Amino acid sequence: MTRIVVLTGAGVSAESGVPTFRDADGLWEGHRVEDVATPEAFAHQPAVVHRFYDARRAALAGVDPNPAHRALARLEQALRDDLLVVTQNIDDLHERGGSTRVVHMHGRLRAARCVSCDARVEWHGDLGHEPPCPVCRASALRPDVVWFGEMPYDLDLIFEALDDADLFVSIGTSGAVYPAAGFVRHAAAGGARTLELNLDPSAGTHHFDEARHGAASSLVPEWVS
Ligand code: BV8
Repeated sequence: MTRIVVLTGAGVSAESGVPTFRDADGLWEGHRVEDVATPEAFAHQPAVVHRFYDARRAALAGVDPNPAHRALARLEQALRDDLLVVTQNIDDLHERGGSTRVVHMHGRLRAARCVSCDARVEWHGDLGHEPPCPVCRASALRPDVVWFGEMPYDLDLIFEALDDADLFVSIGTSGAVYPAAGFVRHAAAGGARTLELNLDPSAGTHHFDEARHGAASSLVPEWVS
């Protein structure tokens, strides 16, 4: 059976109405994402960083999975453990589209982490009012997301899957952020074929055996069928 690793980025959720990072001007309230999504920003201006994530968490209630998410869930039903979806996205649209084998390498909007006891808890509301940690009661909850300069989650599991992969498919990512942007080279070195499905050629498009350009909501169902 073909073992497939799919990497997704903000482009897979764009047609659900979740803004991407770098398409428009990559700014939020005038801040560059790279300047807000950092431990330093959280240390110096926690209210601004909380507002950034609270707004995105609240917006999740108003968006739905699109045909690209649902096509990947259908592929998982056919391939089961031979498919792994690794997402850079922190939304829950893969899961709401029916995928169950999803690795959130940059964390999840609907989770919080306690910097005091390191508990990770599901969290659907705001964090800006600094609620107490449900485990240790300290008011030390942060968004459970991976900021620039922080170690992405589950890299061992991801690189193991890339080593075993026969096919690596990158969907809706600009290839601007590492280590995710290096996965195509890792997969190719392990003998996998590589395919890019993206609106525009990504920064790493020349590393792919094949690239198809267009909207994920049409490219992905077409590829899966
Ligand atoms: C790490 C957080 C060490 C949550 C994000 C100096 C100091 C420290 C580190 C570095 C440094 N210099 C470089 C680095 C590495 C750094 C990095 O890569 N920086 C970049 C800016 C150069 N990386 C890190 O810091 C990472 N950690 O390196 O630790 C290490 C190294 C190796 C091994 C182990 C440890 C941590 C990176 C994680 C940062 N957190 N998010 C949040 O707020 O969301 S990154 C952020 O960018 C999001 O997660 C996002 O997913 C990610 C990538 O963006 P994309 O998903 O690609 O989105 P983008 O808007 O860019 O592109 C959208 C694409 O979709 C476009 O191509 C567009 O054409 C396409 N598209 C649009 N619409 C559609 C579409 N495609 C199809 N259909 C459509 N309809």
